[in-house]
Amino acid sequence: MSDKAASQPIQTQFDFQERELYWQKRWEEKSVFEVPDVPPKGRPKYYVLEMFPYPSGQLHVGHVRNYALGDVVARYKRAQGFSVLHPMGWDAFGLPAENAARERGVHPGEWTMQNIAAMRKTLQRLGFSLDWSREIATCQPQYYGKQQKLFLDMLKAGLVERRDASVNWDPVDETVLANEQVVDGRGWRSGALIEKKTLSQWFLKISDYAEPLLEGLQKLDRWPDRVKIMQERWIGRSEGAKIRFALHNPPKGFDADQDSLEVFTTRPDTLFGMSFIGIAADHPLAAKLAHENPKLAEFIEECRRLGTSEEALNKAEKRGFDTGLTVANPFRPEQIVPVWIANFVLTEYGTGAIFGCPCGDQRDLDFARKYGLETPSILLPAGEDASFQLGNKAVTGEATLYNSGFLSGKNTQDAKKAAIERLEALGIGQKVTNWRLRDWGVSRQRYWGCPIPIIYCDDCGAVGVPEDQLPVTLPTDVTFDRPGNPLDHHPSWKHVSCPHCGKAARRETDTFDTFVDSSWYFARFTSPHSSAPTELDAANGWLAVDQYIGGIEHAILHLLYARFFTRAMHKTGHLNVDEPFNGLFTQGMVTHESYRDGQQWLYPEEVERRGEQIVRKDTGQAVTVGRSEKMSKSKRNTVSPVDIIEQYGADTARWFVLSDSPPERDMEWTAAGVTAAGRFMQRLYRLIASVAAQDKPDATHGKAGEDLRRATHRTIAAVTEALDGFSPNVAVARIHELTSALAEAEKTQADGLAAARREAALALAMLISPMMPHLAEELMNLLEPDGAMVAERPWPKAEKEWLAVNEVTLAVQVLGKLRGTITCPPDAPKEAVLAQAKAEPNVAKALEGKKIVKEIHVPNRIVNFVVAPK
Ligand code: ANZ
Ligand code: ZN
Repeated sequence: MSDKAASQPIQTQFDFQERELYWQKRWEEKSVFEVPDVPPKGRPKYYVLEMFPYPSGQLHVGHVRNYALGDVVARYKRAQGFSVLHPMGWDAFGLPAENAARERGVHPGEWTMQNIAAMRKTLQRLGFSLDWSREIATCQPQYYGKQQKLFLDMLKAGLVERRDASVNWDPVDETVLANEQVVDGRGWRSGALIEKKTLSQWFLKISDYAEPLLEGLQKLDRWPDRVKIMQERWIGRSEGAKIRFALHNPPKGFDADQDSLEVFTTRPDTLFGMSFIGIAADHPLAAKLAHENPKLAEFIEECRRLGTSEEALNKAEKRGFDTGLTVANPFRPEQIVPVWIANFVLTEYGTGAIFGCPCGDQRDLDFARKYGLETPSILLPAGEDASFQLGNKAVTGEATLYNSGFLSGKNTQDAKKAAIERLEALGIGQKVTNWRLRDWGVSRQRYWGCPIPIIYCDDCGAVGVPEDQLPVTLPTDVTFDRPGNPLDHHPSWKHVSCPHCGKAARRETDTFDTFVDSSWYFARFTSPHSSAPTELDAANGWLAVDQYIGGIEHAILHLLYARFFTRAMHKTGHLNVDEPFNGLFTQGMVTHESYRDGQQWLYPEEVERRGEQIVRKDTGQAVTVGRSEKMSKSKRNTVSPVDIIEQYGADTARWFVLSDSPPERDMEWTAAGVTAAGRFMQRLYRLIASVAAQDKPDATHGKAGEDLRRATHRTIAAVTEALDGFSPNVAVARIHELTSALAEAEKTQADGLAAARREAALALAMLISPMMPHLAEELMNLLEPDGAMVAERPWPKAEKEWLAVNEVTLAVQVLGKLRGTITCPPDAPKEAVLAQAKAEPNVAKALEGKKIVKEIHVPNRIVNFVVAPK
């Protein structure tokens, strides 16, 4: 082993600012991350996609984590020989751009494109292996024009409907709000009291696909269970019955049959326990009664103001209003029960009416107790006898029917069947399957969205825009100086002639819900420049996405809409698959502690640690430190990726977000963590630089060399396994270990180590590459200045012979008590092991003066000596 190396100057600092840009340029020059529209033959394809960002202006660290994770997958799969599609784009339509326009007078398009430019720059600075030739922004006519074509095809295929729908109308913003945007009856932005308004809206018939969307979940074995469960609940299949109740002694103006009401129930077995009927505030019967009854009308108004979302209703206090109407129990006609308006009954579920059975349903019980309605007991919980008393808890577990006529003595399952048979025989009910999933209303009264390609003609009705007139582009000369939709105010845009008859007609001025834009972008990425929405050979070649990565907040709507769109695109000939995403990974959030000085929140860069305290940099005052939680602007507990990259470089930021915790969990962003990652980067650089500066080695010999080789190959195997299992944090930990082993070997300078060191160094350069791709190139360049780039090299293979376990550690006990450990080759012969065990000094001491009565040997694990006094 030559010592020349020691005297050679070695560079000790990785100049990341300069070198990261250098390697990015090299990748770009060679277009290493670009792939053709049709996946090349002879290599397996792999499509990795992260949820594309909304261009809000700045990338946040949550994005960095998301895209760093995706990049690990993309780079790793490329090295493994896959042809990898890894594109990026922008979910560029949406309300914030319009708000910016109203508040700052900047055009939404300009605002959006500026934000995109800034965020693209940050993404590029992070060195992600993206195919930028495929970049799309949903606000560009090249994209949304194709979406209009998809919509028209869906219209022809019967997947679209125009319907009146009751909406939450914000009279100040002059717009429709989603249920979630109505808070305590007021608009979330304007604070205005929300009105119910009936508007004609476009709906996509996702409910036609309720069953396939539910069934399809079963095949998604690389999706998190909790996401599948959430989707299952959202689709909400319920088996039950519809039962019609005729009005008993209908009051004047009402007809027993015409004004009959229908309920949906999953528990027809509990009819004997019914004590009231509950109808929604928006039920037609309620509306009819309201004409005559101002008090009731007022109650209905109040209910509406409370918000109509399911969540709001579940939380709200139970409220009711006795309508004075009554019905008879079909199984016991002498029992007459009142009809109440109840605020917990949803208009849009089932039939908007229920029969209330207090003993079997908690909401019904709470309601009955509050209004003094009867609470007949008909369900005997398992293990109870007839002395059972119904308390404040409804019986929802296993039970036997009693006080229930022909159903008494039956369990729930059998009673349901018998009840449905009876209802069907009576001709007043039938078995039904009910779905929670509603059709998807896609009309929005907004400017910054994809125009819905429809023209209204007084004679011809709603007519699709002819294909040769697509795209219907947004006019740019709009103003935001008054509320409402600028498309509606525009002097000329909406005035067109009817494509059928040529008469003066009007354009639809609503635009699509932006969830439509993100429902098919993954397909567009496969042929982003095509004049059609997709090219079949490209789309079918690349889809489904093999690995999709994003936040759990999209577990329901986005993923469900994308699954629906894929099916709809299949039906209309734009795709050949039904499921868009074979694998789904939902990463955790990035959290940070918060700092507060009195009422004032402080940004992390405004404070510093002094001894045990966190103080304001400007005043030196100690601040209150809050727990680490989701970063938010309001608490100023955010860090800017741009600043981080400036200070530490891209690789450090990437390494840190990947190293700290399992990616599905939340991770805490700390200054100390980033610094440690930066230090590791420099340490590794110095170490490899030192190895590279040494003479070309001869063959490895001796134990130290063999140990290092073993460590290298085990690390290759472990990192490979970790990355296959989506655990970059485990990969990082293993890389740390090998780095330490190499540093040790570098220090000892023992004979026969040089080749093993070089091998370890080369392996490290490859193994870090999915996480720290720039440093990887730099290290490889030190080791093999004339060799290929890491980005073009195959993933290292662990050699079997170095993976074998060469020693095992056994515990040695005397009378079951641990006395020492011994190390020997695996599966060593029993005699040898026992001899070695007895020779272990501590064990030998424990055996002194004793007689061994039994020797127990569990191979490779334990030796136990049972002894007795001599
Ligand atoms: C009588 C009954 C007795 C019920 C009993 C439950 C327990 P899922 O499983 O979600 O489908 N329901 C029906 N329509 C409703 C609406 N529009 N708003 C609020 N609640 C409604 O739930 C079905 C059950 O929820 C139905 O079965 C009905 O109450 C109630 F011991 O009918 B049940
Ligand atoms: Zn016409």
